[in-house]
Amino acid sequence: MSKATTFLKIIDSHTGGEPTRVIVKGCPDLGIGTSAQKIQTLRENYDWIRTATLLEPRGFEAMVGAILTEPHSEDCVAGVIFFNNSGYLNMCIHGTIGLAATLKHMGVINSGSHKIDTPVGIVTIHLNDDDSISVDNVASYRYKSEISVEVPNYGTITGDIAWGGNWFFLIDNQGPKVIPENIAALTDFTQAVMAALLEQGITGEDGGEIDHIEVFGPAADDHSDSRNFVMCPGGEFDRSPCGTGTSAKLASLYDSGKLAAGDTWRQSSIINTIFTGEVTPTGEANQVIPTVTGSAWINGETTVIINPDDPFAFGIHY
Ligand code: PYC
Repeated sequence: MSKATTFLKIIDSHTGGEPTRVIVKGCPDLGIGTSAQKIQTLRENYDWIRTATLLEPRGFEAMVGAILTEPHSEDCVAGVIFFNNSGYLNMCIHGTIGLAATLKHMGVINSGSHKIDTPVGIVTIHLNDDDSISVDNVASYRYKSEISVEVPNYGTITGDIAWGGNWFFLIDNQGPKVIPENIAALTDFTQAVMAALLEQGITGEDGGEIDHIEVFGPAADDHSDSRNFVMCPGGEFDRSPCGTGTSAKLASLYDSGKLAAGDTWRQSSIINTIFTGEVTPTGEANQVIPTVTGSAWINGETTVIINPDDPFAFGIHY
């Protein structure tokens, strides 16, 4: 990077409490490749964009970032790459809902349905009349059911492995109760499960790393069907119900015959924000296209100034 000061224009939003920071101007050209190729370019040459915008003193650990890119596919309105405090995400639905609200705020889209190019494939966003936003995710599926892992201090924990755009380990009613008072205990538990899966070589299909752990408990009230706690890579929990996690759950429910096409699943987060989900079977084995609906709120618009003389211009690296 040159010694010149860099200016990045950002629009902040939150989806169900989980922040999305979209960089809309000022990023270097990432070329014409696929989103997956662009991630590689970012990681190798421009990782300072991620650290400068998301790490302290400008950001904090729960924040997800997104870079608007030229779409690889002509029928897409935009391309996107998601990242967080520890690296690059395959997919992020709360972030896609935040991106849709951002594109609307910018006047790029107004209403209707639009395709977005993501690193895991093309998804469709729908701007609904009630101001909610739906995302038709990539095909999702339960890869394995009732897999047991030995977790130090917690014993045998059993869950499903499912793909919802990221790899998830889905745990029902084990570990600390899924209530806000247990956030610290749930953080320790889910991090221990993630480490045990890694150590015991338990992965998604083709060795895909399981980097999201989702624990489900009973609903807090009759506004939802269940409350979850989702641990993300980077050690922070999702304030939203996690759209890729909701997708993985929908796929798992469908595969076990507990959810049929047309049924609605209302997933609450640990802070009681809600995504609703439905599935459309693809016709291929146990795969479904999950549609996840939520709302995002624009809550900031600013310019990040990266002065290379600032000792923390590129974030604090603890
Ligand atoms: O909503 O898919 C999601 C997500 C992934 C990580 C944080 N949020």
